[in-house]
Amino acid sequence: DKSEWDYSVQNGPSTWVSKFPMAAGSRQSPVNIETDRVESDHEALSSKPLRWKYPATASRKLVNPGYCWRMDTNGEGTFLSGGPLMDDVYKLEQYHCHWGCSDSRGSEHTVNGQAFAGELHLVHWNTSKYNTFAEAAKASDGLAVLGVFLKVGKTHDEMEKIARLLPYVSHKGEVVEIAEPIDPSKLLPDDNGYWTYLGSLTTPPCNESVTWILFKKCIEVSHHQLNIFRNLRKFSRGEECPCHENHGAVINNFRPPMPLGNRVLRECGS
Ligand code: SG4
Ligand code: ZN
Repeated sequence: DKSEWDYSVQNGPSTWVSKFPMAAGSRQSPVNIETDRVESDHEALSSKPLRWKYPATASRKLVNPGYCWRMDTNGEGTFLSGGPLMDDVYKLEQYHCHWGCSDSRGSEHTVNGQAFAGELHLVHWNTSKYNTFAEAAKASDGLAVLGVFLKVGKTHDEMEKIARLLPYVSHKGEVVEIAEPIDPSKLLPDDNGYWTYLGSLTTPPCNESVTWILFKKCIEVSHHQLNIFRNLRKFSRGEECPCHENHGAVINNFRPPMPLGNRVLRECGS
């Protein structure tokens, strides 16, 4: 069964290649960011500043797919352009999060070998060149993901709106419609400095279609907010709880860093 991948020992990242050959490619994500080896590329990147717009009304449905939480958007009025994306205009498809079982791990990308408590991903597709998300996902310049590292600190007000809805999607397959506006731009840090490189989706089928843009500055969420993420269940309501495996909790839903190979990591801003 193609859909049988997860983060467990049996079906986890080291096994994905057998069912999803793209996972063995040379342009995989995440990666470790060695800050000493990053190329500053101020001319090329800062000549076109990264710009985005996300109306709070674009966030439509919060979903528990069994391996994270995901906010599906209607894309309307959303916009990401500039920086490594140049003049192409990308639209926000969805945003979702990765986290650990404890506050010392959970991010997919690492910085000088250090993991963060979590990583938020805003997934966009190139509307200048492609007609649908599915079409864009197959193209080398089809997708752009904005990544934000989460560290433990004070309660994040915008994240709190999501945390408060998560109990309504505690089980796999559950969906809740968004009534109160949730503004993804409020989930971004207050400094635009970023690292960028060419990579892939971090889950099967691991398409090599993503321009990654990772903010250098973290956002803070509280330990309690992360615990609410950890309360999501990877089985459906009514299904038996696989109690031997952390009570079926969605935790450690991150892929470990993949080789950078001969790819270049560039930076823009501090
Ligand atoms: C998460 O599992 C999302 O729920 C997926 O969204 C997403 O796949 C996947 O992560 C990979 O995205 O930014 N981590 S990532 O590289 O966006 C896609 C859905 O399955 C295709 C819709
Ligand atoms: Zn992700």
